[in-house]
Amino acid sequence: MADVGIIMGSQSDWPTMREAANILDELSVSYEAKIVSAHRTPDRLWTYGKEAAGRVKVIIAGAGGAAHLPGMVASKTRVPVIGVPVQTKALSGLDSLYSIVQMPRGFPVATMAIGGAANAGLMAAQILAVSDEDLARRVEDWRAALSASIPEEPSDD
Ligand code: RP5
Repeated sequence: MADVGIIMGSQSDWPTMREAANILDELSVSYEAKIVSAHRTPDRLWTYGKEAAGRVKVIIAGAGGAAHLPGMVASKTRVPVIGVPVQTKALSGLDSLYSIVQMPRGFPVATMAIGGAANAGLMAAQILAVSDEDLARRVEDWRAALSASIPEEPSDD
């Protein structure tokens, strides 16, 4: 069992979704990454949703365009789903955002910004940190390091 399941609609989503994986690597959180398309592999989606609770603790689901993957997987599992709208060429990702964010009452998806996979990784880690003190410390250290890296004054370089 991995802590986080990263799922995406297509191989073409991986450059975006890899940012979530990178954050989880930095925080030593285990994950699995799978291509699960709501439209092209609906049976795979159904099975993943059905088995998710025995497999992962949090799901990060990214898709673009008619981005039904996060919402559909949320409808099949009680495992919390964090949605990542992947940026598209035609509509810049607004289509992805609107497809993911407007879930009906009862089946929430915690939707990140367009292309916000890094924050999805952090959100997953913060959810897991509620019941994992070591991870909570790693998240706090990560945030402190980010804050420390921000200069007080702008530079011309
Ligand atoms: C969606 O369609 C995927 O999530 C992807 O963002 C988009 C385009 O997929 P490809 O045509 O690049 O495979 O299902």
